[in-house]
Amino acid sequence: MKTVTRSTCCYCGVGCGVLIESVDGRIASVRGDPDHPANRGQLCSKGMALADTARSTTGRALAPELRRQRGEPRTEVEWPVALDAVAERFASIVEQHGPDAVAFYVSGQMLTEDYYVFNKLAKGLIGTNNIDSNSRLCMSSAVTAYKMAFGADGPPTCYDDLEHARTVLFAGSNAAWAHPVLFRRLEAAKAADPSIRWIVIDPRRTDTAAMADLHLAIEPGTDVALFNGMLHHLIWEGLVDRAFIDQHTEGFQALKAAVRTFTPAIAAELCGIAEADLIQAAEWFGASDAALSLYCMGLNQSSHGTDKNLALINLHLATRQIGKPGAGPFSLTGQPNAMGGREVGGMATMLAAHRDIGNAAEREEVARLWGIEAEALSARPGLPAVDMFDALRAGTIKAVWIVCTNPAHSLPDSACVREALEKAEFVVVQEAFTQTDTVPYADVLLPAASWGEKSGTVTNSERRISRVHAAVDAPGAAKPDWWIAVQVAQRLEQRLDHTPRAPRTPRFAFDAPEPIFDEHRRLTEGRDLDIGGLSYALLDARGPQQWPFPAGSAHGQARRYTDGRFATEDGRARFHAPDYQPPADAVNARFPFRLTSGRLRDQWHGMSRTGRSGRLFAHASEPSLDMHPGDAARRGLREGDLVRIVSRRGELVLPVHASEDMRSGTLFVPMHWNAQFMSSSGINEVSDPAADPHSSQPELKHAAVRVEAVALPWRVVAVRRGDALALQAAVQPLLGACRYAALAIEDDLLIVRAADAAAPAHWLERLYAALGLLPDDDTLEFRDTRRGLDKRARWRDNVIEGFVLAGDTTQADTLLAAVRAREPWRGSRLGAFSAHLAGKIASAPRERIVCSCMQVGATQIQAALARGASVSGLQASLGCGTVCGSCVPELRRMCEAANIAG
Ligand SMILES: Nc1nc2c(c(=O)[nH]1)N[C@H]1C(S)=C(S)[C@@H](COP(=O)(O)OP(=O)(O)OC[C@H]3O[C@@H](n4cnc5c(=O)[nH]c(N)nc54)[C@H](O)[C@@H]3O)O[C@H]1N2
Ligand SMILES: Nc1nc2c(c(=O)[nH]1)N[C@H]1C(S)=C(S)[C@@H](COP(=O)(O)OP(=O)(O)OC[C@H]3O[C@@H](n4cnc5c(=O)[nH]c(N)nc54)[C@H](O)[C@@H]3O)O[C@H]1N2
Ligand code: SF4
Ligand SMILES: [Mo]
Repeated sequence: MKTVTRSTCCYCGVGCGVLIESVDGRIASVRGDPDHPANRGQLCSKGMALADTARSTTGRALAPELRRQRGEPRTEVEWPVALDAVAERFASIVEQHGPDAVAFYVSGQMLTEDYYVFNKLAKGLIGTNNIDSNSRLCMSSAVTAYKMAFGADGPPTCYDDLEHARTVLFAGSNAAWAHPVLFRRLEAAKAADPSIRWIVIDPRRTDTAAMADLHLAIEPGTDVALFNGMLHHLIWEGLVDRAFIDQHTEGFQALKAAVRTFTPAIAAELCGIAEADLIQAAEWFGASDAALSLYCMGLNQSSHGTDKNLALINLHLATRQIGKPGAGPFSLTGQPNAMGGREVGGMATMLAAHRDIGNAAEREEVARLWGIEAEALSARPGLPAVDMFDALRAGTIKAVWIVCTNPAHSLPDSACVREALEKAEFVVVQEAFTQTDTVPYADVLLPAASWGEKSGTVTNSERRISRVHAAVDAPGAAKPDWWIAVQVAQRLEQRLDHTPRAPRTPRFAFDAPEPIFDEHRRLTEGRDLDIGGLSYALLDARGPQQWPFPAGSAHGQARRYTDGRFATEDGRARFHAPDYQPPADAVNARFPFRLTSGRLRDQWHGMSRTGRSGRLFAHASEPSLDMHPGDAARRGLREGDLVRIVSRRGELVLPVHASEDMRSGTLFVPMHWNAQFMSSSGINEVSDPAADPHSSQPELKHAAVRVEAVALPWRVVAVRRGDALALQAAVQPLLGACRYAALAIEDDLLIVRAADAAAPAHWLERLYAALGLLPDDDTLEFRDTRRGLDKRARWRDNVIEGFVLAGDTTQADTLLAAVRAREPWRGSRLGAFSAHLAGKIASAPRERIVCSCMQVGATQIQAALARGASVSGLQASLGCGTVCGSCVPELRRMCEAANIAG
């Protein structure tokens, strides 16, 4: 039976609507929902591949698992056993050591209902504020700055502003890759009106920057100096709005005094850019009819992230670029429900519905609504993410319950995080997939239902709440996150009810997401985010709605602060005067490079979902260290050379990719690869946990490092056709033994690349076993111990379907081409191992796929460009860029480069 279910994409904060087509209880295809206001039918390359990632249950968490003794493996158990174990251990730790001895680490990818229950469980039932979220790594500087400047959290802007803006300033945002569907809207607006100006502030020349009218490639971490310098110029040139400043703001005089020293010349020098460019940016911004800034992790993930946000908001307030169509500071949220998490107060420093933990009256309000004594809510702020894991490591927190996030990969300073998870007395991991870096530490693994299998609501970047609907049943025994939390809460209610500490406990009588939403709604009434007028029925009937949406209103509010009244007590916005401070991790002769990190177009975070799709590997199939060609040449490094990247905290090995997009002295590593796909936890082995003093957000965008060539002459390339996910699971445990190893999936192929100084003991035997390449009639071996060569290849019906080349990998590309081609093998089988083979098989190694939807590669595009094709010519002749459009910025860059060249 075929059904179509309306839901949302589970990736970024754009919050696109999707239509999921399922056949006989399995997800068959996904397309954009033409009626959803965020995307009007469009999806990006990741959204387009959603069905591909839901194809198989290999690697899914299908049953609860429990470790009865430390050091022993976990075994499968029934739900009641797992739930009792969690409730029992949490209760006994709370009884023995107090409520702050336990902690919850949750995620902006949970649904609002999930979030609500976990927050109530921690704060209302256990009585600890130790519940923090991966949003701490993501949005907390933006939240803090909105509250400091406007008195309340939440972007004042909406997506329609994308079409009204005359100047668009991207600050630390690579929206072309991270918010692609919004980027499509901006591209269309600019194509319709080329006088719209784009300014991009990013140390790298990203696909977003390549389309800008002005790219300010600042030195990482110098944004405050830039914004202060721009403000200095605006004040000097009389481009500020005195009347607005006088009537609607506080603190301008102090700010004016503070930016006096930031002359454009001094600021430009600090940022490493031309003074004229800074002035140009200030004028395009200040003199614009409508200036919109879109900002993301380049501002937030900094030890001065709040200051970076405030310095940008200052520009908007001083020039009245706010509260009108096309203008305002628009913080793009990263995760699909980072906003929902903020609404329910699911962080260590806030309470439900934008209330503050430190405010006694607000605590009392929440307690009353939850039907508990006011004292039951703790006034002690909980520990933010990095501190929470430090406390686990120090033993002051004994137990942690991790939900829908993978801290062993995504928190800074992986070695410390691993130590924290090892030292913790009790670790609960609630996950949808079993192979993430955090799962091995779980004493209890709770299998979670995931995208396509659960119902509730999410809020996107423009404060718009959408319904999420389950299209299929969850596999195995997996359950929705809210259900798991409710089950444990009900058990804890009974246990803790008997203790004098909690005279009355809040109720968890939820049997579906809807009553949870209804309770959440009641807590928002009368608040800035009032959604008293919303219900599941209304959202289902009338589609997604923006908040605020109080009872009785006909629609939500698209823009906030349109009357110049802000959410502070006196209605005035606040200027703050941030001083420029360099990043925390000092660059010096030992650590001369600034390493930054971020996203790739087709991968999502730790790849537990996107890493299941061969299609999403095609744009970037291997991790890399991006480095300016001059920096590489000075160190004698060539493309693909393996290097050690060393920081004050740790190291990792990666291949070098020389790129003109980098500033000299700055390096970039994609954040995605981790121990599921490579030999280390990835970039966070070296990243810096130093955090912003206001928002506690760590400086994930900057670490001082050095780069050293590393001699790893023993190389392996292996390829195997089969169930790629099962093969990946089999090979994953081997990766850590090599100094460098990385996996990629390509259709039904698994590709393994590894390197070390010499073969790790028994490694090859284990690899042969994992890949099913044990000796038999169809598997040919070749060994030359003297020369360190060990090779195997396997045929099936005379078609080569896998090989391992160790010691000498020169034929790897040719053999891989033969595996891909699936053509009958000609000539002797032993010839497969002969160096003479190189070049004999016609097809070249598979190249990078630029267009993921139409599978169009770089070579084909280059050939068309050589014939003079334009972007539209490429679209017409090759079909690339005609489906989701995610590759269009890259096509445009390739065209420009070709025109320059010829
Ligand atoms: N494809 C894809 N899209 C995603 C995600 C994903 O995993 N994959 N994740 C989602 C999430 S959770 C988030 S938070 C967003 C993140 O979205 P973005 O923040 O747009 O993405 P990043 O690549 O992390 O970082 C953006 C840029 O900041 C730049 N940068 C580094 N240091 C500085 C600095 O000091 N100043 C300035 N001005 N810029 C700097 C980097 O060079 C990088 O290009 O993406 C969301 N969308
Ligand atoms: N160096 C560096 N580090 C970074 C960043 C960076 O730019 N640079 N970015 C930071 C940012 S902005 C973010 S947002 C974080 C993201 O970091 P993480 O939160 O670790 O990212 P994910 O890999 O998306 O983790 C989500 C996990 O939830 C699981 N999951 C999926 N669906 C469900 C479900 O329905 N229920 C449950 N219980 N589990 C589910 C997935 O399998 C996955 O393992 O990384 C941060 N870390
Ligand atoms: S832009 Fe792409 S990743 Fe983001 S919600 Fe839309 S389809 Fe999903
Ligand atoms: Mo994020």
